[in-house]
Amino acid sequence: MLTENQIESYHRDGYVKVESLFTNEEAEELGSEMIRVISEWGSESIGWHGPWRDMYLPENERQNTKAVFMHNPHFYSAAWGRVIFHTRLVEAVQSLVGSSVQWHHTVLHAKPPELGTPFPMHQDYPFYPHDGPGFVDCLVHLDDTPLESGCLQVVPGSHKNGPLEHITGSHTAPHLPTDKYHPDFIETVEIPAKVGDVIFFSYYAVHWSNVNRSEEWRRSVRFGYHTPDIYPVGKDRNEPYNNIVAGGFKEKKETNTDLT
Ligand SMILES: O=C(O)CCC(=O)C(=O)O
Repeated sequence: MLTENQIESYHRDGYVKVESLFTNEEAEELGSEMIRVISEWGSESIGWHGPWRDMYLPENERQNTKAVFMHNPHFYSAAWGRVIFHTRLVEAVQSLVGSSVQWHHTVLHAKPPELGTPFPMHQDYPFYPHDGPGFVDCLVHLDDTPLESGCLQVVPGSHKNGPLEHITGSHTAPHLPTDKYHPDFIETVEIPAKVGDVIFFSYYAVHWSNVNRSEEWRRSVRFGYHTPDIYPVGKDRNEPYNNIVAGGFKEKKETNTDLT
């Protein structure tokens, strides 16, 4: 489903943007279901906590940013359940990592207008570490997302370094140390996107995004899919790890003794 060039870019750069993967009608349905789920079940916060805020925001904005995150929207809306199996989405992931893929998560990300929260440089790996590279994050755009609304920015090729050490702890969301990784001195590629575009990126890819300073919402959704041969770090492989198979078939292997 993806072109050779797109697949090559993903493996070379750690990310690829696929335009119009969702139709306008699909994005509209998901966008309105997102608003409904968030307004009935969600709540606003300042976004990720942590000392990184001092290095990414002027003092008067540090505690005033706005964010709405919501995990598992399929607990509330069937449209969000169906999309886990969205044919073009799953086929794209299969083109990148192979025919068998398991769904891992869906999380709604909304950056409200004006001071929608930034995200510091980080990999997604420390949020859900698995024991292999076959983990693809998919950022589905439900609004046009130009640079000024805080589009995703990626350090090309950074996925090749594998997992990096992050600042972690109860005081902060995992992030890369700001003296070594900061947009002032690490070059990143801006990836503005339109409604329906999807950015696929390796969970090892270093990325960040800036404040939404526009007057429009910046709604997006992150899906995570992985190959069935990888398990959460530290998990006993003799225990079940039965994430939904969204594409292909999970073959039984000696090292993979999941029971139902
Ligand atoms: O939505 C964004 O701008 C960035 C989100 C992000 O960093 C992530 O999904 O890990």
